[in-house]
Amino acid sequence: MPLAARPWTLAVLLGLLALSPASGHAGATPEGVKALEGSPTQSDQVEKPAHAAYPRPFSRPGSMGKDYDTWREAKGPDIGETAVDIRRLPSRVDNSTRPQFPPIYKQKGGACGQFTSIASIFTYEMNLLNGTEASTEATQFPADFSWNMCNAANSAQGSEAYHGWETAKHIGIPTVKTYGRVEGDKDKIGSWANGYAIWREAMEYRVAGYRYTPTATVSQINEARGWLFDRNQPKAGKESIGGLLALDGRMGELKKVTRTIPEGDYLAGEDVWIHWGPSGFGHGITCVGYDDQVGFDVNGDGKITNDIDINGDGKVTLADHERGAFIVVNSWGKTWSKDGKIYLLYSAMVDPTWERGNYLGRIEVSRHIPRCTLKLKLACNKRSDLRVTIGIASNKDATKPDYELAPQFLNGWPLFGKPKNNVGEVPLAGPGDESPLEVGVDLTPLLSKLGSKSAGEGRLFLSFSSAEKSDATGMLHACAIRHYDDKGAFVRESLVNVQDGTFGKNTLTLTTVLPRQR
Ligand SMILES: [Ca+2]
Ligand SMILES: [Ca+2]
Repeated sequence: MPLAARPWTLAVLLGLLALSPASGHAGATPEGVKALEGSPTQSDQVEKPAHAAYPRPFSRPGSMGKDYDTWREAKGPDIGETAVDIRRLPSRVDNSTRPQFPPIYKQKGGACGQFTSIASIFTYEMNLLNGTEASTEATQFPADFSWNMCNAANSAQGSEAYHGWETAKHIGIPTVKTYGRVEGDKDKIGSWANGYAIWREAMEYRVAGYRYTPTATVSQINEARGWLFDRNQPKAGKESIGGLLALDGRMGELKKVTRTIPEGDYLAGEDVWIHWGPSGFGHGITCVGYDDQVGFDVNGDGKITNDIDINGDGKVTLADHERGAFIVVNSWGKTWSKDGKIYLLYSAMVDPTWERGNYLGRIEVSRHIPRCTLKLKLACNKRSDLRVTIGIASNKDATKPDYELAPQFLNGWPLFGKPKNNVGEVPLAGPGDESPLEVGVDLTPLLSKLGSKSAGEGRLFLSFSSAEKSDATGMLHACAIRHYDDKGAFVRESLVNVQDGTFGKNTLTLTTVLPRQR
């Protein structure tokens, strides 16, 4: 089996983080539908409708606290907000046949979570948004740009889908064409993109929001089918194009749960998973559609039924269904299970021994045009301990900033938890590479905080140092402010003078007039 395992260390770590007290978010009231914290997925919840949920530890970063609404910036309706007639749903949907869906990949390392969340789902959604097709590298998005943000420079470390979606929220994702690869070989594990153009392009392609929902009841399955068909937002007279869903299956001993549909039955010869693997670790896979007619005689009574209690718990629920399946795309190559895809019985998801397999994730993507950015050429011998802050003031004579930003990736990704466990205790550029890295940081959100005070010249404040008690050192080689027009076209660059760029226990501070534009 390819390297698909997610080491328990990560799951345990994230679990602990999720249990730590929330900081700075108490009292906030998220708008819209309130997601339920780690809601149970017992199979007896027959009438339980679809709803958002935050199962621990894989549905959002624990560092953001329990009031972090992962859908807040999305424009589309939240789960359960649209009530639509399920009779509109066709019996089969397969979005992997659409031109917006990328090729089926074959992963090399432990990047499955990012093959699902970014290389597959993000690519598909971004092509739909842009009106393009995922047939070229210019319209595909890589798996390991985001994976290298969180894999601790360790090829065996897995990732959660949300690591990619948060990377897309905070930095964005560059195209495969500009980034240079979908997934690198072993020598690229932990390597960060070197080149301002890559970071500048990434800023344009973003995730607006993401959501998880349990899929343990018939009505919850119907909502997921609706998302796959038309996002539960039918448009009269127009073709409806559905979304995709992220899934985290258990992949040990797959032979025990993989069946081939027998001769004479619908889609004979196709493979179907009737349960999650009885052992093993999680594996990110992509749910691209469904087929309500696919079935398998799980209990061997000679018939395929949805109305017999086959698991012997005294009631008939989704867990007893032998007919109806999701269509799943894996990242184990185009010829795995004949065509890279497999069926997964709806009932297979209802497994109290594998909570992750009960949930489906989805995203909404967005485009963003940066107006002002920072271009940095920077080295640091231990990126987990690097600390960079960027401040702005509306007055060019100010002596301290009005607003400050600490970019996640230049501060050890505190969002993802204990920094060294995610970015790795390696040089900024990557393992064994102490050469400077050229990156870009979007200043647009910071500048927007100045609001109507934005006319005239302001002041920029930059600070480079190492974490408290760290002996990490670094060097700022070059720094520039870049401006773009409202179409994203380059306007001008202002160099920031760097006399002695060394920093470490001593903090390097720079301040300069910030040329501004309306
Ligand atoms: Ca049966
Ligand atoms: Ca039952």
